[in-house]
Amino acid sequence: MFCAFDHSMMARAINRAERGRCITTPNPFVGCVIVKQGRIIGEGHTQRGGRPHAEAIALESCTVSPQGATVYSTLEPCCLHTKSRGPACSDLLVSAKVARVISAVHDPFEGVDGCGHSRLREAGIIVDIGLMEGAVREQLRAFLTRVTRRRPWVTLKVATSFDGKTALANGQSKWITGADARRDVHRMRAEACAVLTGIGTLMADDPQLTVRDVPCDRQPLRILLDSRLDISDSARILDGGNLLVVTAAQNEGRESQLTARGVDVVRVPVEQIKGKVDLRKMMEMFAVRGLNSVMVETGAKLNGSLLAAGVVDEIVAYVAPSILGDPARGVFALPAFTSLADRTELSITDVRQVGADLRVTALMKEK
Ligand code: AOF
Ligand code: ZN
Repeated sequence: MFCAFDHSMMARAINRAERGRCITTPNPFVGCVIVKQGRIIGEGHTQRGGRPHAEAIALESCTVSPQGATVYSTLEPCCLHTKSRGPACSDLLVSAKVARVISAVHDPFEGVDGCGHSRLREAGIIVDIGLMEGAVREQLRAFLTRVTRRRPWVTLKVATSFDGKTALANGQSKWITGADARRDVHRMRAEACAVLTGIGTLMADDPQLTVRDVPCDRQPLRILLDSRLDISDSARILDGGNLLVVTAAQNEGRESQLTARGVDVVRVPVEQIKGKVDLRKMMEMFAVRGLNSVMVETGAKLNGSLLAAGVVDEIVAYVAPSILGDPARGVFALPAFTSLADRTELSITDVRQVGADLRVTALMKEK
């Protein structure tokens, strides 16, 4: 169904889509290429804030009439027409009288979910789905996770010594990994919709959780999980707004003090058994707020709880060439296992050296 030329055009659309990474959220970053008689006549990607969509930009950029053209789109063209957001891409393609639309992935978003493809077919346009689907699923994994699993894509970042320790027993941890690795972490933050930490880490390290060491024109939302609202008024994270505090506490006084400082405070139900914030519910709430991805930078307790709650997709570990010894602190606080069958298994997807350190990326293995 697809020839080598089709593959190269979809690859081009996938590349083009990258221009929208980080700036279209919660909308997915889509790429579109329009071809007529073997020549590219237009292309585009989703714009800042999610509109205009890739197809609308590509159609507008056409150097000749797109009538009879083939359109390569990384995502199913939408069928959502709203006054404020603009016309539906499938309608624009129908009006432009294109001959064929090739898309990589069906859009599971409930407002679309196949209706874009059907609208095109009803208008007599040939529609072929699934070209380079794997690559686009990977590219749009955060958006697709939010829409289909109703929680964000969650990446845990950890920085450890060669023997897997994050800090000395006395809490000293600055710095285990080198400057290059720390800059790489800022790049990761820049790509995330939000960066999450816990109150323990906040008290120990007083992090700002902003993107500083790399160019970035959009700061991710900063999220603090603070069950009892213990945050101190002098915490640096309180500067600069853009902070969501997730709590289980019903402390209206403290809540309104924080709100007065521009902080968004949200209460999440506690788990019946442990009496702690229900991490799954917290993630669902993030999805409802349109967060496609959350990067977690926190201590062993919350790391362990997130892992145990089954809400982690990926772990990125920066491993430094130094040994801290067994009394030093570990990465994941988990109950003692009695059987190796209880271990969490990962599959490594990438290994590279960053400065003097190693960066290992791994996905959680499906159980
Ligand atoms: C497309 N082309 O470039 C993108 C699409 O909020 P709206 O009205 O902009 O619609 C958002 C939905 O449209 C979004 O959740 C996703 O399903 C789809 N995004 N569709 O045809 C694009 N970015
Ligand atoms: Zn659209």
